[in-house]
Amino acid sequence: AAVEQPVIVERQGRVVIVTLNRPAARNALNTEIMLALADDLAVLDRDPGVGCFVVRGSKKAFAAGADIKEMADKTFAEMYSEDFFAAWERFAALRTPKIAAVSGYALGGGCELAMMCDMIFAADTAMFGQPEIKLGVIPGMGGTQRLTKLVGKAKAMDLILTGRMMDAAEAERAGLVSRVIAADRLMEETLAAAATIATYGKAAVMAAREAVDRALETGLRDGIAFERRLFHALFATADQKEGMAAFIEKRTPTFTGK
Ligand code: CO8
Repeated sequence: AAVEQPVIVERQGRVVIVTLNRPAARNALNTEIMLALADDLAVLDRDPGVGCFVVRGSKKAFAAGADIKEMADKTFAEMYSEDFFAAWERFAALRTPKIAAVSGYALGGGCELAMMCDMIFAADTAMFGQPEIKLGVIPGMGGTQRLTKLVGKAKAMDLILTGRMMDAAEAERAGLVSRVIAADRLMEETLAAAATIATYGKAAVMAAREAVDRALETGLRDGIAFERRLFHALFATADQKEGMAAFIEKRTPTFTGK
């Protein structure tokens, strides 16, 4: 029998759909999945023909966290010398936009993986949580930092200290997710948004996400200066000329990524 791939990567026009495929383990994130998302997607990230990534799991689980069975017996020395989880930063650093389409459980590393994406579109069945405290540890893939920046201290402390889950409606109120969508329409609506993003000039899209991300890391004055420099730089692209000419000529622009 064919060996099941733990990550399936498919192209649909300019959109790349990345499906976590360990359903029996609720898509627990092992090293193999981490390296597939960090290394294989890095090649596609540099491809001018790729305009957006969509990361999804199964109906039941986006991902139920880091693989507890893989971690359970590790020593401190192993965790430290391997710098366990460090490769996740390479996934987070991809410059092509990535949308997490979350259905079912996004727990622990699964919630953290979703937060590494630029937007989370949640099915109404989605459940988010950072239950690591129940395992005697804490979030280790950025959860204490990203969750706090995204939803604030009050909600982050509540989730991380109690280990409880929050549903899609609460996650939307908290500002963690961009949209809540009926489960059977999740992929349709996510792919439509991804396809829209993928029609735009890639330099402008990359600059936009880089500038928004900078807001989480810097003060207002520096952030605005950073934005303005990127804005100026886009006047060196053919896509800026095309986009503005098309508006004036009342036609649809055709962006080339140049
Ligand atoms: N790791 C490994 N295996 C898992 C995981 C996981 N995170 N989650 C589920 N599985 C496995 C189960 O062991 C089970 O395997 P088997 O069939 O061999 O017994 C199979 O998936 C199905 O699981 P369930 O029967 O439990 O399925 P349910 O649908 O009943 O429940 C849940 C789904 C609610 C998602 C449940 O499986 C669950 O609670 N999972 C664990 C969630 C969790 O604690 N996640 C946090 C993991 S730790 C983490 O992400 C970061 C740790 C940071 C450490 C820092 C180190 C540097």
